[in-house]
Amino acid sequence: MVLSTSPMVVVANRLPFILAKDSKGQLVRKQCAGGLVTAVAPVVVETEGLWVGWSGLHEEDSTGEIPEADPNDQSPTAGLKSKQVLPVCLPKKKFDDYYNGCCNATFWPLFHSMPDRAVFQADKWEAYRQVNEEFAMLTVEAVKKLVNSNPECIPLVWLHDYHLMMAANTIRERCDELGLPIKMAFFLHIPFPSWDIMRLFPWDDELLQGILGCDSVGFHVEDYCLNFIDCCQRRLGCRVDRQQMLVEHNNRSVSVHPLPISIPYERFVNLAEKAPQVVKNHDQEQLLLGVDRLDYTKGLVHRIKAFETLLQKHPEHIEHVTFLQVAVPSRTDVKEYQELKEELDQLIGRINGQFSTPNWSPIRYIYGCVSQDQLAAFYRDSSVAVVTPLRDGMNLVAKEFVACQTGEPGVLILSPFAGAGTTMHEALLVNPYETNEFAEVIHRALTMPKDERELRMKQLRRRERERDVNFWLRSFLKTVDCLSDDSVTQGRL
Ligand code: GDG
Repeated sequence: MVLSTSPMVVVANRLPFILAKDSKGQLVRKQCAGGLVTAVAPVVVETEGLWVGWSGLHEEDSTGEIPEADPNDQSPTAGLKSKQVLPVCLPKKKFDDYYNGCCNATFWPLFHSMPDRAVFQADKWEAYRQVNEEFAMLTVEAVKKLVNSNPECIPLVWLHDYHLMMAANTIRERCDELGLPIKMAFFLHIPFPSWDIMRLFPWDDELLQGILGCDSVGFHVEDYCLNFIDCCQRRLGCRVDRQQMLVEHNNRSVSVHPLPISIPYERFVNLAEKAPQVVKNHDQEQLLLGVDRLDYTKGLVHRIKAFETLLQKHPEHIEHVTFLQVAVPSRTDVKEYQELKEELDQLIGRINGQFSTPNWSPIRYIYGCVSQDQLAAFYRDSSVAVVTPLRDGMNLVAKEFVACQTGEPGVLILSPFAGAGTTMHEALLVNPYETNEFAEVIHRALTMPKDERELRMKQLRRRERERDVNFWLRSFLKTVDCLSDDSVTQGRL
């Protein structure tokens, strides 16, 4: 257990569960078990902190009620009492303008350095600011609640991701007015782009000042930190120290930290040890695996074209290698995502039509979400995982794959444009835009001698075991001076 010396207020777009009605019309919690929730929810529970976020219901459908956890609930949020959850309730139109109109249509592509896909609309930006204001006011309520029940405490407010880059200054101003002490940190889960990209955003100065409202700002890797520092210096004229990673703003010093997120490693090892065998066509069949949300940043089309090139250039793999791609539906109401699905359907259909034999099809394609047990089985029984986003903050799939490699060692192919590409040195790195080279790297992975695979996988697994999600959490708490002595002695920090 990682302990924090301060009660933690997590502020994220979503609560750690969503609310939905069961078959009897009762409001129940539905789990969203991501790495963040697994790591952070226990700290909120332990420190008797609070979680502020959207419940999945709009103002029109919500009474503001939060049901208690089901008595059989085994998830990391089971200990989170309803009074520890503050749901943000907004009218559907406003939420849509903020979430789809600005977060997903502007920041998502821009921060992934795909500016041609980004749209800049003043009314959507205005909705974003207003919604951030709503999150901020509820966060102040959360801080008030904690300080009222323990006047000695200094709550630690932790804002998450690109949805909430404009909340910090309102929180700070209101807390100052009310005499409420706080520490405030921000963590971005996606890349932070270079100045050349950031300056395309018409309100970049406001956005940077929004983030600088925090005391501590975290990104996955050093490059993103340096991009942020560069933007603050060039756009706002801030004094910066790149060595110490500090930005001076409004007579305050904001510290910037590379904090590579990770996974609950042991949980994935346990899942892999129990998961059922994946059914193959024959014993010698090798599986190539891709697991992604269906998103244009993940490079699915480039990957499948590289696999097609592999079959053309190395026909010896025909009937011996199958590409298993899991694509989780994402943002399905957005046109661009619908078009991407169409393109993939056609591409996969064409390749399967061209190369299939009576007993084999080259691509097994799952458009949907599989269970975590099934996912662990895929990770364990695949010879090669192909994790080749065009751009990605970190990418947890790469880490989950190595954690689950408890049997015959496989090979990880990784894009240098994912945060994970900067630390997982024993992976085979490939530029996903270079199709011929990509196909050759897949061939190399499929034919790699066992001792080389073993050596690479052993190193990859050792690093991920040591630097798991608890290590990330401890590193974060250390940056804000909130790591309890017990956690230091328990962990490696
Ligand atoms: C953002 C950033 C950053 C996938 N398919 C299934 C399934 N998954 C789970 C995986 C993994 C998660 O989804 C995907 O995480 P990623 O990190 O790969 O990507 P994003 O969703 O884009 O996350 C990213 C991350 O935030 C954390 O900071 O690494 O860069 O973009 O955990 O296991 N889970 C199940 N069935 C599936 O079919 N159960």
